[in-house]
Amino acid sequence: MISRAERESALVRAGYNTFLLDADDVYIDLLTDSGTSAMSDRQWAGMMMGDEAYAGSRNFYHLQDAVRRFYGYEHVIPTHQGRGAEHILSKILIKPGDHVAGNMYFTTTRAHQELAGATFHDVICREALEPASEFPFKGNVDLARLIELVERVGADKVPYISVAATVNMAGGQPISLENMRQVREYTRNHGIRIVLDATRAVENAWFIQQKEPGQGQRLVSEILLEMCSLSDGATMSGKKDSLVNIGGWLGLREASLADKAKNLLVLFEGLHTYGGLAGRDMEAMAIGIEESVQEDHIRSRIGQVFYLGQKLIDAGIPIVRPIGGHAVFLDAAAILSHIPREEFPAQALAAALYLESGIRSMERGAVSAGRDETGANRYPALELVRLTIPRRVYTQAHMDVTAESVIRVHAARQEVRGLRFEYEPPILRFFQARFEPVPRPVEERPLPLIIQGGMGVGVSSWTLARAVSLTGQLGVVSGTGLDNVLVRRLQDGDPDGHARRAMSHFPIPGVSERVLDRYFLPGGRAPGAPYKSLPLYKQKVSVARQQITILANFVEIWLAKEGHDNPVGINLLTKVQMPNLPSLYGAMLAGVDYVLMGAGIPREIPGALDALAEHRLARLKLDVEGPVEGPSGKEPDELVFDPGEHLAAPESPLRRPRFLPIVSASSLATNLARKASGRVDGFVVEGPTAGGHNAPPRGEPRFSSEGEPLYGERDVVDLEKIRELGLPFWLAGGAGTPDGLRAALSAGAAGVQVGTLFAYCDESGLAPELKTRVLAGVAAEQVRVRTDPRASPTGYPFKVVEVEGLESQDDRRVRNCDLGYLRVAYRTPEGKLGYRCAAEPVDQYVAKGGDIADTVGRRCLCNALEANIGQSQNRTEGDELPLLTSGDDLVSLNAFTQGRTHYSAADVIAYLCSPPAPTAERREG
Ligand code: P71
Repeated sequence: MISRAERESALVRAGYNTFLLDADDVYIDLLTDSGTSAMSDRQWAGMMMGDEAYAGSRNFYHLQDAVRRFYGYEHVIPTHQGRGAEHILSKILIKPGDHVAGNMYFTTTRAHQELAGATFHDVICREALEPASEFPFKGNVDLARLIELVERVGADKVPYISVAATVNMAGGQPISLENMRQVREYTRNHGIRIVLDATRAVENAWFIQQKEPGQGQRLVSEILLEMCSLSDGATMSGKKDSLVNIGGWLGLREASLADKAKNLLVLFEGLHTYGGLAGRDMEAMAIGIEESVQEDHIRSRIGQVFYLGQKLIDAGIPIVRPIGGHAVFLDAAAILSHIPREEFPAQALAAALYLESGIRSMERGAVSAGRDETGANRYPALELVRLTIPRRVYTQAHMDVTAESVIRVHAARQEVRGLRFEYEPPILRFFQARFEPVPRPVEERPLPLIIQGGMGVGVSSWTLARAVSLTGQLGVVSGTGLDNVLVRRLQDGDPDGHARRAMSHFPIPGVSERVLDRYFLPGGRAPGAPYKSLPLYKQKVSVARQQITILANFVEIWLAKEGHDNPVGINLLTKVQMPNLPSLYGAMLAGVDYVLMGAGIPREIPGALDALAEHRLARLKLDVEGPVEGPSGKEPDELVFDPGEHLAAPESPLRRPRFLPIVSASSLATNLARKASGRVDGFVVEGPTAGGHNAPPRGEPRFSSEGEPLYGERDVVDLEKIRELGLPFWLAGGAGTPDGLRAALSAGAAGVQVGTLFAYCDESGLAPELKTRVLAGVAAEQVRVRTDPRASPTGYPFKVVEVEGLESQDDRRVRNCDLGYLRVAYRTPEGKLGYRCAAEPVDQYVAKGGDIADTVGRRCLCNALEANIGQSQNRTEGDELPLLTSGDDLVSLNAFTQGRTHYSAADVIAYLCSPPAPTAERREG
């Protein structure tokens, strides 16, 4: 059997439709009992005796004899299968405007009746519509309903009653002889024909023998003949009872009707002595008919179905009762009661069962029922999944495996989600329809236990976020600097085509083409060639420049969400103000579920998210530094972003993501909860041991002898105050251990945010050589994490990893500011806005009014962090060097890695969720 992951992709390829699965991808095939039975040695011997004469083949006469002998119809017209007979019959008996009554519809049967111009009316007894009812003959016609119909439309408008034995769509349920006699009586008096669907009539005869008073002593073959005698003709699919892989027939008593049928037959099926079959097919069917009525055969055949059904009943699984003849029918509406009918619970259950165990079943519910004449979906009373047992194919062990699989799916039924059409064919839609899961709104999902921290630039890449989200925890993409990350990826040839695949889904016309034109280099850059970078952000940038930022964030989120519908978040730095609105919009266009923002006070973001969700203009205040004050009384400087400049007529509103500010003090959380411009959905509470940028210590700054800022009592977040806000929160910074997670939960947190452990996993964007080097350093206890109060041009303390032998950016770097994300706006003496960064060339910074003291010890984080992910800029004086940042818990990574040289994001999750190590006492006990 193929693996679960392979089944998952097979299911997606099949559009969640079991009809579209490759048989090779199926373990136990319970799609149908039609044509899937094993032929006997006698049948195979018959195949060798095929008389392939065009006309009058010997095998036709064998078939005719068998049908006459066991079914009793004088005129036998072979067809390629059941629906061939239905087609011919419907055409010769139905006039447009007619009405056909039947004991529940069958898909192909009704489709041919409707094609010929009739309206079908279900006249099955009420008991059939209640899966739990134990009524023994649920296939019976409700005579009152039949009479009501005939009286309403007139007997002359009812060419025939379609009586099925057994009734497939009702759960393989039999009709009684007594009921058939009553229907015969009534229709004879009104000149209405009865056409039997004899497809599974042998099985029906067995039920009559078992259950109908007075029938216990008769042979199945005798009962079968009597059943047929109560009809004027029959359509037959030999692929069921008659144990062949292909074949069917139309049986009639009236010669005149038979002549009409044969005239059509030569047009649609073939000459009347082969009807679309090879001689050998007719021979196999003739022999199969004889075998099918053997008492031992039929008893063991239905006995096997009962065996499976009883196991499921014993396990408390809702199935159609009594157990039917050819299949066990799961009551999907009862099992998946959390899925509305509009989301096709039976289709979803069939898909879930395949995913669980490779067992293929068939939907028999609303998808099969199709649409009515007004175009509305039909919702039949029964919403079932059929586990159909082929004859003489499977063993009891297969039934055991099937029962166990169903029991497992039933136990985890809450996990199963509804489906919606991706493609819906106009007729018999169930065969070729394609579906996709209905995304569950974020609001209805449980909150994540673990948030994977957003680590920029590009460390929290889509590959990392996707890997985490696939586990059901919250994967987060870092949005910082993504636009340059994207254009550099394109200049490196986008080797796997991921970026281009996502770009092809970007909704703003023309943008992807333009960006590819300008930046994509098939095969990558020429050796030694530097990257082309994007124009630096300013308060106002061109529409085209904004669009690259929108695109880059869209691409990253789109890829992180591809192929699943678990939530994905984006992390942005509040302080990197200028690209933030286009970044958010791009992420929202890709359906981002969470926005996390720290490094500043993101008070205006919630309102901006509300606006962007409706494609409305959004604004943020732009921080402008001195020394020159803005003219008093003037409007504050703003960043304005108007989606209307990009998407002229957006189709529908976007989903407003949940917003989680990252805070380092309860006062900030309180302030945001009360005074933010819109809804805040929770907090990430970050202590000073987290990686990246930290809040500076509160109060008068104090430093250790090595120049690290000292945090004290006042920097411990008051969790009581956070709890009082009544919003969920996650603890970050040193929480990345199983104990840390347990401690957070017992402190009332919803979980933890973890960065460092994920930074070095296989899926993170960090350059592989850096991961290897750091993990080796950790194993050798040769790493140190130092809080550097000067490194970041932002002025926030920044944690720097120091590893033996790792060359990092330092004071020797020739200064150059060509990415510029950390530039801040300042006002020139002329009252204009300028932009500067304390890590840019010192003379330029000073010329812009900056204080020379600010430049000391500053690192160019933009270029260093790009180097961290293998996108180092190539310069005449050498490549840009990396500068790694991590939380303090890097040094204790050994507890988790235990000497491993690499690990996956899923390993991190499994580790964090692992139970406590047994205590000494428990170990002894
Ligand atoms: C079954 C089938 C085959 C099938 C048909 C349609 C959708 C899915 C699977 C076929 C029947 C049947 C009855 C009662 C006529 C036909 C058509 N059943 N009447 O159950 O059950 O026969 O397939 O030979 O054309 O999987 P045909």
